[in-house]
Amino acid sequence: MQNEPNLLKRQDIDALNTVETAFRSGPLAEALTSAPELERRRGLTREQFDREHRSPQRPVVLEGYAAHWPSVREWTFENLAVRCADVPVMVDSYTSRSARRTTFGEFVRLLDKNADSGSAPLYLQEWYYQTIAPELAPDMPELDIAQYDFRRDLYGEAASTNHQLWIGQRGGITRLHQDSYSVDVMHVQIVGEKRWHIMGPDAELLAGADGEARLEELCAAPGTRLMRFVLRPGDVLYLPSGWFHRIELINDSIGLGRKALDSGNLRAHVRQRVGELLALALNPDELRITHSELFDVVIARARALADRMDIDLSRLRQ
Ligand SMILES: O=C(O)CCC(=O)C(=O)O
Repeated sequence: MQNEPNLLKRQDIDALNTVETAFRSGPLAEALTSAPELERRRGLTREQFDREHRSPQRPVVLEGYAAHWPSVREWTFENLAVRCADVPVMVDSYTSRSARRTTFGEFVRLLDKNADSGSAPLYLQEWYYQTIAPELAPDMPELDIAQYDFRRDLYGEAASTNHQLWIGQRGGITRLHQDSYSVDVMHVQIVGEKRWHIMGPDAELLAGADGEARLEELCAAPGTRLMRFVLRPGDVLYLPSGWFHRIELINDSIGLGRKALDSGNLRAHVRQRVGELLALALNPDELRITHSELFDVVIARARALADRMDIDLSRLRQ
């Protein structure tokens, strides 16, 4: 098994816990209190966005860019629960011990019960609603600034719109990660508020000879580029490929992850996709160890893609 030295990139449970703990106390938690806010801009045109953010790979929050979306104006947990009452979902899929299947209607009922009981917050993460509740899609129209998404050319129109909803309860957390497949993150906040902490693609957390994570070095390194910000309803985040991000739900929240592939990242994208599929096919036992928390999520992603591309998984060749 290859050992990834950068703890921020590892997906085994020990590394995930080390990084998550560092966000709660110690040098990294202290650095976060004075980390700069990410730039926020209002009224940017698509041309300005391309020139001033996408070309130079500069992250930004586009304030109120999606404020006119029907989902931003109308969605509540209650009305979604009525519309998607019987739709099957997997809750807490990012935490293998608590992942469970239920329906969307039941999930919203559980949120109420859970809030009263003081239990760990529930989070429906990376929900590929388009395969199972496509009627929601018109409430989240295409972003003009995401037109560059090369996945359309690569996979066809249907599979390119591989969007994910993130629906969870106050206090919920998505641990620090980089997005797979070299895609840019575009995240639209629909309901509630989320706090984001981000680090640049070159951020590196190594363990010393004593096995302890060198957090002071991470905080001091110029490549870390630690920043924070809050995303509010109607805001759209642009985070170029490779940026690390960690999210905390300030209150009950619904957000849309709308990923976009820059054609400059095409080779890396294909390499990662093919590499992942080969690993799943040829080396699943090792993958279960190295990706203990996310193995089922990786399978769910591959199934959603196959479904959108109309691929029959029972056949090797058409
Ligand atoms: O909102 C979250 O909890 C995570 C979102 C995320 O990681 C993404 O959109 O890439």
